[in-house]
Amino acid sequence: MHNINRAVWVSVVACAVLVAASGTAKTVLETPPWARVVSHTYRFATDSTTPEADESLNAFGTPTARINLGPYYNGWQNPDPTLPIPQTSGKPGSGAWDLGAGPTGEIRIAVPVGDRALAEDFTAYRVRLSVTVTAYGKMVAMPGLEVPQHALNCLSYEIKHAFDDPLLGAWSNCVWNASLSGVMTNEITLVITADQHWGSIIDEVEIFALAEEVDRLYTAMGVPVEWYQQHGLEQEEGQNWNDLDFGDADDDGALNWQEYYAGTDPTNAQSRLRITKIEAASPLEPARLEWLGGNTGSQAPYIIESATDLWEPEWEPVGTQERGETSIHVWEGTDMIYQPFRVFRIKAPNDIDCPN
Ligand SMILES: [Ca+2]
Ligand SMILES: [Ca+2]
Repeated sequence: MHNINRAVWVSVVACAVLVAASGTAKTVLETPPWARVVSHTYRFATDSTTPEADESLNAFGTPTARINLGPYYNGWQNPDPTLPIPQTSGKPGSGAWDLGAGPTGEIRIAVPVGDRALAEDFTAYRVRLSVTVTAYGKMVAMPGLEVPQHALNCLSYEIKHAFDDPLLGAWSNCVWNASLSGVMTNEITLVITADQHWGSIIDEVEIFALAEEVDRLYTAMGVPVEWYQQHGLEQEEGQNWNDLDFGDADDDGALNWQEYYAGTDPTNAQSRLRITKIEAASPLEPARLEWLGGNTGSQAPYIIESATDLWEPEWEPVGTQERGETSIHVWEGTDMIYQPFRVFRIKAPNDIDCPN
């Protein structure tokens, strides 16, 4: 029997991240009640890298799609069942795209959503969005969804079984429901990104969108315009409020939008979200975290997440913490660590008002 008295039992790595999603989860519907204003379905029945939508309803114009292939791609998979590998071809009657790995492997779709953006009295759109991507689930992974330079506010995400493959595996429907704020153009760009490690195979894409013109309350990243005004930040000549999101007014490495989510001061370089202490007395004790944050912006509670590795971390929420009066925040876990290696992160969500 060894009796080793080790000073450090647990290696703990800390990182602080910001998430663009806010917490209000909505019930996912097969067809949203607001839909059928703009809707498109892509089945990818040909190997065209600029496919046309198979079904379209859109008074504002025609969407344009582009397929970009990443490392290890197999390209378009013909659905012809006489081919030797029909199992990768998706639903009968249409093909599927083996995009290879992201972020190079992607499907980029520009969707017209309105016709008011050039009008003199235009303010901004809020765009409701529902996207379903049918993807293969064996040896490859589910894709991601992004709208460049925009946060997916009020995001809910769900994976549902779509259909079994005749030979092996199964196809899943990845369903995103979200809203975009501060949309200043008549067209939005959706980017479906293949998984970075495993790649993704995409059989179908279904898009619903509804643009509503609203008072300009939020920027593209979901920051209240009023918050910028309170901190004396103004857009420069030729810019709009969205451009402020990606500035770093105090040069502390945290973008202005990130400071809003974090609750820190965008004009004070000392005020920046960071973990300052992380400790556990032994693997039989819970972890204790200290970090600097704030309550000057978003009021949504911080989310503490934990994982057992950093290569493909499966982050699990382990607690929440209300925004404090001072910048110092403390969270103490209740569960034992067990593993010899454990990582933690603090997520700072947005608190934007979601459409009903
Ligand atoms: Ca900053
Ligand atoms: Ca700051």
